[in-house]
Amino acid sequence: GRKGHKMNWKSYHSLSDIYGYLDYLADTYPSQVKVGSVGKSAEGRPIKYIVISSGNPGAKRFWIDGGIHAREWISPATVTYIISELVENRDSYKDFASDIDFYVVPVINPDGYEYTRSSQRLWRKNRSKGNYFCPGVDLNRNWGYNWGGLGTSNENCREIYRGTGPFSEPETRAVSNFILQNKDNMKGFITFHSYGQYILLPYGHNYNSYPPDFKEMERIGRKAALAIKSVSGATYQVGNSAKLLYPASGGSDDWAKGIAGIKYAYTIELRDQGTYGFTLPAHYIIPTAQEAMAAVKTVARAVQES
Ligand code: ING
Ligand code: ZN
Repeated sequence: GRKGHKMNWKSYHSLSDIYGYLDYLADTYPSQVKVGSVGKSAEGRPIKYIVISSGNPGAKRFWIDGGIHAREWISPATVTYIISELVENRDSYKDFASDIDFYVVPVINPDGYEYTRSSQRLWRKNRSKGNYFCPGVDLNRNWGYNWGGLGTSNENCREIYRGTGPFSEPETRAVSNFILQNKDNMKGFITFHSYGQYILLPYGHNYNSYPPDFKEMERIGRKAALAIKSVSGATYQVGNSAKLLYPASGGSDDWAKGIAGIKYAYTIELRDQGTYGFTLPAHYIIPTAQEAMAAVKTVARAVQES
């Protein structure tokens, strides 16, 4: 395109458009960003990341990811929008841009994402070939913190199939190793899902496990929900994920908090509240992404002060 990339946030884009955008940013802003791959998916696609640097050697780090579940298209669309804001509209984020390095993976599950575009719109899992009739593992049940507990299944054909062991999948293995390699000073973690409009707090693996600083995490979560409300009027509920939704073990936010030790770790369920669900029309991308950006800003300020 005229701009050197194809992203417009008016439609949902292919993996190649998304990766093309990351490469465009690396070419256009070489001193600010670094693009690479954390590893490969089950079908051999790269899982690309972008690091958006503050230029400050003592900076805090903030993790953002999307697309762990294939059908939740608003998630990669939102995360690429957040990337575009942080890189191409950097001047609007002066209050924290020079204090935080952002580590961002817009599509953790590239095989699943492409499969929902070509074959089966509502596919959730990855595309690993453990079982011929029922391929795929739920990548948000495969992380190594209370793996195999409540809200998971050992049956291949279930949507919440947990895999054969913690980090049995190349996607969760690659992403978690990358986080561990970069966890020094990492204070923020947001993983974007859809749908329902929730800001979810760990721990999700049962009804009665809370981190010692849960109250502080909740305080910032509530601030983020208020910021969202003032941007778009949308209501996002805030609370523990087991209580607010259902218990689920082996999720990435539990691991981020409990193992990687990242203080402000959240799962955000984007729009909507069920009218369209996973098939949210594309004209909602920009309003949804703008409210998500408000949440990122709120958590960024907490990270900055941490
Ligand atoms: N929801 C999340 C899921 O993986 C969740 C909800 C997040 C539960 C974090 C527990 C911990 O089921 C969607 N929409 O995938
Ligand atoms: Zn999800």
